[in-house]
Amino acid sequence: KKQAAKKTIIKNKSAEIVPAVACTTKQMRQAILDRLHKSLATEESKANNKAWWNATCYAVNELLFEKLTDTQKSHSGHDTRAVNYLSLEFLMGRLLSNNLHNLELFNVAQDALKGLGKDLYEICEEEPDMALGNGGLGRLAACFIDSLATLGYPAIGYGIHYENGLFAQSFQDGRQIERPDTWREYGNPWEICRPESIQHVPLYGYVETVIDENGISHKVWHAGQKLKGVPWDVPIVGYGAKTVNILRLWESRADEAFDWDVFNAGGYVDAQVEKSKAETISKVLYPNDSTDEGKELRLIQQYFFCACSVKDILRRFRRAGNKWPILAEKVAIQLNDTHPTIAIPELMRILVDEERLDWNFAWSLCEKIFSYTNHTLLPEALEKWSVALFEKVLPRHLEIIYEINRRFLETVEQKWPGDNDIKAKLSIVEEGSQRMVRMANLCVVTSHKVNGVAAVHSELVKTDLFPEFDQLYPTKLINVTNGITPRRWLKACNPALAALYDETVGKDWVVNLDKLKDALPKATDTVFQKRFMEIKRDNKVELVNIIKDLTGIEVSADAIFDIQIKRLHEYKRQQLNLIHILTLYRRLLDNPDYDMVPRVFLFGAKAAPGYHMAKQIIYALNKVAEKVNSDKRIKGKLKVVFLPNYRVSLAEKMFPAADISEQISTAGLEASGTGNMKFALNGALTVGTMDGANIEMAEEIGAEHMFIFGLSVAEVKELKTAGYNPYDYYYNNPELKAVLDWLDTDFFTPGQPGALSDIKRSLLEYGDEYLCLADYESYCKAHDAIDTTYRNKALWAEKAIRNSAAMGKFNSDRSIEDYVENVWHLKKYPLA
Ligand code: F58
Repeated sequence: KKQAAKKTIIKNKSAEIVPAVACTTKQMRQAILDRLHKSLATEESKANNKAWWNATCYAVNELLFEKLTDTQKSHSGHDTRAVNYLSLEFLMGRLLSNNLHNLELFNVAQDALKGLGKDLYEICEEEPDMALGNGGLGRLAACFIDSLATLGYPAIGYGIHYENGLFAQSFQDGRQIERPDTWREYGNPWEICRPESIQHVPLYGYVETVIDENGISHKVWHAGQKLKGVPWDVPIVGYGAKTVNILRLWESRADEAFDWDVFNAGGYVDAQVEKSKAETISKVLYPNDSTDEGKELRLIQQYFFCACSVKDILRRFRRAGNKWPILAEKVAIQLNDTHPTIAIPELMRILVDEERLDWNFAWSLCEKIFSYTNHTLLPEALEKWSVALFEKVLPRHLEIIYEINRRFLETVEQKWPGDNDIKAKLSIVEEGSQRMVRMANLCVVTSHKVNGVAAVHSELVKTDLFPEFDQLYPTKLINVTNGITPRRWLKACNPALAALYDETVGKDWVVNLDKLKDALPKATDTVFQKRFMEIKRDNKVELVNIIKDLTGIEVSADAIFDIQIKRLHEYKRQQLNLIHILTLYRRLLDNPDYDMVPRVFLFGAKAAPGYHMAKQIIYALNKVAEKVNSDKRIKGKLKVVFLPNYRVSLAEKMFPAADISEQISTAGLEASGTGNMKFALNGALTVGTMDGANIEMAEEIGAEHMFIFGLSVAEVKELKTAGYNPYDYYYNNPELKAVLDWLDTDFFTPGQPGALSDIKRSLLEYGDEYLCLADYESYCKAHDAIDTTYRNKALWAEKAIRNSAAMGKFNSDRSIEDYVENVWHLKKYPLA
């Protein structure tokens, strides 16, 4: 039903749109048919939806490839300065709908397919997600490359061409099961292989000191193994198609040239084994969220992609005929977290060992080229690699890191003469039983700018994480608040609301999200409220059907849709949400007439496969869901749904249907959050702590239009210093005690008492590190306030509109402009 609604709205508008790329419905129809016949060798009567999807993608490619070559020509013609965004993760999701929207051809394609008896929305569902990321960090990279292209900046995203993206999740008796994600099994129409740009990457081996003909010594690294990096380019279309940049993803293969000797020595089988080992490097995305495993393969992945990318950057620089002194004028490299840090010693190695530049000169270039984004304060997530591992895999890089550190510690000595404690704290190499390389320290020492991702986070980076670095380099640590692309997160995922905004504030909100503010006066207009909330209801009905399809659970669109979607982590506190659900359930069982607005609690989350407690929380939520959903006594007032396999394409259906957005991390621990922004933009109200970007959202929206609860960053610190005891809360709050004790019974897991006790233990015996019990009461009160407010339809509608219309600041275009102004200093080169 909803899909029909989408179609009507768009059909009415289609006549007004002038596409960025000239293509009539008739031409599009013909292009799709041509691709079906000439590229896929099939015909209308035989083609399934997958074939139609492929044909449509190929038809779109025909239009955007031309823009891609034009952009590349223009960039090399102007020898532009570009930013190279190095990231182990790009969580792209699906591209067909996004590319059509950015080419302003969505309606054209919709009409063209309709003429062929096909529905574009259905066709889009055929596309597997490009799930090359874990969560926020990877999705941020995807939003940023969309914004860079939209704004017309020369930029390349560099990453890994994982054969398997983030695992696919299903549930078996409530427990998470992981399966490989085979997104490319049948090919990917969006990528172009570029064998002409292959790179070779050395590994292992030893370092030799060589004296040259002038008597000067230098280092030569003799590799023990070599990999081949094959680049796959994914075109990134900016909105309006004035720029098509690329995302270049490296695939690892065996370097046949290197293995030639083995072949010749009759080692055919050995060589095949080497080959498959080489191919494992880009096989799989590491599914750790926040903690790192410290595996050799992961270090090699990082080095492999950094080495390929740095060589590729230098190849383009040389091809333009440039000389080293202007390298930093042409090249900016952004490190998305510490994962690509190894690019720093790699660039030093090439400049010093291969190009034989003077160390100081090479270093001065690196300092200008690199900048680093920090995404977390969690100590377990700050990457460290053992010196021993480095020595084995990257012996020359270790020497270079030692030399960088030696020189850096001289600066520290100048600033704090004789202070060995500070030296030990700041040193890139951590001493101890296992000597470790601290990647974040290497990043901070090298980079000219280091940014946090929301105001409060960046402040904590200065005061708590790197206070001495901040004293040493007073202008280095800055803030760039995260943002989201309004193309995907409003225009494409919520076409009805997008159309309402088109009509109310004009169409350019898509590139200037501040325009949404013009709708604020309408927040109290009953006609506008009605339309806004009708759209919300339609979106909820659509989600009701998806829930039924995926889980068989029936929920009502009249209930409050209360959603928490994000990676599963104790600091994000899905367990706090759980104990509040239990509280409501208990109230209902105690009093079947308990007066509450019906509520559906929705979850979507993947747990790192090795993270026991996270998996227990998933299990508990699923078990509670089973019980609650089948309990007739509560008359459907409470439903709990955990949707399996949360991913970008599912998120696109959940954000538009949310009434409540759960952003409930312990204050100080969520660096920014970006889901919070997607919810609010789509008209959900936030129940949240004063953490990450929630704080800036409250400034924009007005805290009175959100449900803020819990301890502040300062109060968290105070409580922890004073000595936090979760039992104080347990014994003082009978409702809390009752729900926690409930977890020890077999009520939710018949015949298996104690199956959920782990959660109780983590909240009591193990000390409740994330202060769930301290925030419980205030969280429950915030939920009571939600219930009261929701009963006042006009007030709720007003708040929903205010939330959405106040999101201008959180456009990723604004984040990119901040980076350009304060870090990258780029110029725009949009096509005419
Ligand atoms: C996230 N980090 C932050 N890390 O948690 C979130 O607050 C922020 O909004 C977002 O970055 C964007 O800045 C995050 O997603 C990871 O997924 C890493 C993956 C690799 C291992 C370490 C965590």
